[in-house]
Amino acid sequence: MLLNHFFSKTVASLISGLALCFVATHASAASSATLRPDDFVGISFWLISMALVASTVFFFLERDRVSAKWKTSLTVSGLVTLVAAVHYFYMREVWVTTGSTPTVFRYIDWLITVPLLMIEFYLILSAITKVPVGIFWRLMIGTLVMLIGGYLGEAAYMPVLPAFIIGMAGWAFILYEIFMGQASKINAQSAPPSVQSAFNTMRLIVTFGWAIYPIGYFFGYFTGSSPANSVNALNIIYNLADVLNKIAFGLIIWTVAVNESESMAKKQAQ
Ligand SMILES: *C/C=C(C)/C=C/C=C(C)/C=C/C1=C(C)CCCC1(C)C
Repeated sequence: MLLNHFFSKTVASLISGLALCFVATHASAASSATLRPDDFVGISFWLISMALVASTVFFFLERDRVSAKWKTSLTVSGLVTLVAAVHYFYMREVWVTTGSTPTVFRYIDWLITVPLLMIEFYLILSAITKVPVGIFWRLMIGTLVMLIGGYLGEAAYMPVLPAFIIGMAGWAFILYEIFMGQASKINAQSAPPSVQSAFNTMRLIVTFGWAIYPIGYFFGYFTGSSPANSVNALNIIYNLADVLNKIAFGLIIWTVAVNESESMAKKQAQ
């Protein structure tokens, strides 16, 4: 038990240490580019990179506070912010040096982080009951359709409107699964109140938080008062959306993990 505890502490510190080193080398490599004080999109790239780094360390260290079955959820939250932090360094570099939209890096980031966020739904339900694997696959298929649709439009492989419609269909499929499909039924039938409330909040984030991305796409490609305005709007809207959907999403999971672990410990002490 003691050894186990020591081991998990060491691993957590090691992981966050490594994450930090990695992040530090990249941050200094990228520091050659100069950030102009009036470049608010560039400033948002910088701010969010740092917030993502801090969140990563936080989620990894907080694994120690929660019981075993919640640890994976926190690990996944930390991986989401770690992967995003590294992409933000590259995106920031592209933006600050060229002033253009870092579409490829953005979508590589989404391709990794969005499935990880979807897995969180599966994990928090699995922490309390047995969950059919079909839920996992349906959430993955929805994610792929949504992101491939978006990429085809943004990278100009397809006209932006039909690509947008394909992306919206993928997102609708995800919303169906978590509001009316099997995932939502399992939550309603088997989850304790704290998990249900986390599930509900996560679901609202996938509805309203995720809605910010198609809004960004809309302002980036459909309004077009001037190309410069569109590019600024697209990037700042996507960036703000990431704060909510990666950091706040992780914090919700952290809250339920801590609450559930503490109430379990209390029950056992009685
Ligand atoms: C951490 C990154 C996240 C949570 C990214 C989420 C991205 C979306 C929800 C994107 C949605 C889109 C549509 C619903 C329509 C087509 C255009 C997209 C890809 C921007």
